[in-house]
Parts: sequence; C-alpha cells; structure tokens
Amino acid sequence: MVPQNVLGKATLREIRGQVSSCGETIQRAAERLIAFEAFLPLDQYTDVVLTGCGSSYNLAKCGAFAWSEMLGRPVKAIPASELIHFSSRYLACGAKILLLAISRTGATSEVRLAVQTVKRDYDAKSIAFTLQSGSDVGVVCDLELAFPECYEESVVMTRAFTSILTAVYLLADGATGGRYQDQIATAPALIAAGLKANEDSIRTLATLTQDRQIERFFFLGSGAFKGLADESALKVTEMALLCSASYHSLEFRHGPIAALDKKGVVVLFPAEAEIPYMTTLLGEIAATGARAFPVTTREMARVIGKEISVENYWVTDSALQIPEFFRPAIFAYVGHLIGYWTANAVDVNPDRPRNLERTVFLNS
Ligand code: F1P
Repeated sequence: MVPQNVLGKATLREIRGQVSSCGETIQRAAERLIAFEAFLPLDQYTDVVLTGCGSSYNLAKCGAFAWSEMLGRPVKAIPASELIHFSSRYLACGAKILLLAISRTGATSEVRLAVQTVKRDYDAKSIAFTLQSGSDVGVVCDLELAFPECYEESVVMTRAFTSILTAVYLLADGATGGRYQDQIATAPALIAAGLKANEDSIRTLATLTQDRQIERFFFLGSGAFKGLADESALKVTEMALLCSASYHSLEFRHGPIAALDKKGVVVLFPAEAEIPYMTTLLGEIAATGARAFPVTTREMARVIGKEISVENYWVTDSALQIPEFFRPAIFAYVGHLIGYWTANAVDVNPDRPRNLERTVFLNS
C-alpha cells in the first residue's frame, strides 16, 4: 500500500513494484532469448559493448561486469555520448562489435546517435533495450527488446533498472549454457526480502536530512558494485536534488574522504574480495564522525566489524545464494529507497524532479 501523505506516489509504487515486474521479466526470458539467438555465437565479435545515458549507462556498467564474468572475457560499458565522437578511442579499427543500447524511454538522442555512429563506422550489430517497441533507439537497431512489464510513470528510473539488468544477465547466461538460470530466478524473492527487512531503517535514516543532521551521501562499491554505487548516488541526486557522489570503495580513502564529517552518510556495497580491507575503511569513516552503512550479510558484518563496531548495516543474507556479479539487480532498491525517502524528507516530489523534464534532444 502506498501511504496517502507522501510525495511521489508513482515512484514509490514503482520501487515496490519491482518485485513483480522483475518476476515477469524472468518469465519472459525464454522468448527474448530466442530473438537474441540470431546474434550468436558471441565469439564472432571482437568487442561486446553496452551503452546508455544516466541510469541506463549505470545499468550498462553492471551488465558489462556480469557479462565479462559469464563470457570469460572483458566486456565494455561506454557512455553513449562518448561513442558519438570518440568511438575510435575506445574501439580498434576493424573491430567486430555487438552493441547493446539501453534506453528506458527509447527516446534519448545520445543513445540513438551512438548506435548510428558505431553502425556506420564498424558495421556493428545492435540490440535496443527499451520499454516500448517502435522507439527512436529501437528503429536504428537490428533488434529491439521491449520491456512493457516495467513501464514507469515517474521521470526517474527505478524498477526498469532492476528488470532490464536482470534480462541482460539472463541473455548472457542463456548464451553460455544457462548455468545460473535457477539462481537468477530467485531475484524477486531476494528483492522482496530486502525491501521488507530494510525499508523502515532506510526511511528513518533519510528523515535525518529534514533538519540537516545529514547533508551528504557517498556510495562506495568496487568490481560488480561500482555501477550500482553510481546508480544509487544518481538516485539521490535526481530524486532529492541533493548532490551525492560514488567512488570505488578503496579510492574513497585517497581524497574524497576529506569531505566527510558527521553530516555525511557512507553507503558501502562491499565486494567479497575486499572484505579484508573493510575494517580499515570503516574505521577511517568512523573517525570522521560520519555514519557508515555496509549493505552486507550478518556474517560479513561480523567479520568487518571485528575491531570496530558496525552497528548499522542493511541485511541481505539470502543474497549470498547467488554470485556477487548478479547482486546489483538485487540491491538496486537500496538507492531507490534512499533517494525516495530523502526526497520526501526535503519536500521534493520524486515523480517529477526539477530540470529533468526539460531534457532537449540533440540534433542528428
Ligand atoms: C536516460 C536518463 C535517465 C535519467 C533521467 C534522464 O534515459 O539519463 O537515466 O534517470 O531521467 O534520462 P533513458 O535513455 O534511459 O530513457
């Protein structure tokens, strides 16, 4: 149920609705995989590139990391705006490219221009990921995969991020033998459990922005989680109009931590490989007086809290059942809820954030 007295009812409905839309995306995976088969085998491409703008670019980063793991070779995420003019700085002359172009609206001019450029200069094969077929981006691609199940009314992308990212995982998995199909299928239940366990505590934290006990959010993540940290920071910026930043977890120690004080919150998505360093990082954060919120399991919180006390963490125990590179889709709700409840605390309507509806299309 969406409460009566909140701002941004569509956004909240969409955040909570990601459990069922992600479930539907999983159910429809087989039909999308059939369409994707025309682009196989993947070893015919020298480069697989994911692209997009804003949230869709962050999705591309999460997707590229997971594809790299599943394909056993590097897969790139490149911002659409970079591909328009600088593609030769990212891609070798003569490269054979498969381009996955992500755009929720399918109307983002940079994504359309990027596809046109890479097709013209590399004769690339391209697939659009949009919410509705027949979009501007879709018509310039060889195939458009549409995701009407996660249609969004809000200007800010939430459940579409989760669904399209899950679909991106499933395509690579389908192309590489379907090893993870059953694990990916647990995503909706894991998201539901996370929403239930953590929404109240996230809301309580966000409320502290109301009287400026909290003024800044930092999101940290490495490897699989960097795209998620970027996306979470973007949600707070877009929805609550509050500047927030994201860094690779250990990069944060080298400069950005200087701006941290007791009015800062650090949300950390710890990668398993970096767990041995998290005690040091959290100790440094605690020394500034800032609040730190690792999004982790009880077990890991015990490990990283061995020497310092980690009182605050958001529990995600059951997410351990699936490999780390799939967890960004499971944890995306964290940034959605922080952005949403912070917007409410500072009296901003997250359905229609200032300045975003005025996005002007670039000329072709
Ligand atoms: C791209 C995008 C969104 C962002 C904002 C502005 O949209 O950058 O990710 O949340 O609304 O546009 P799209 O290409 O995914 O439709």
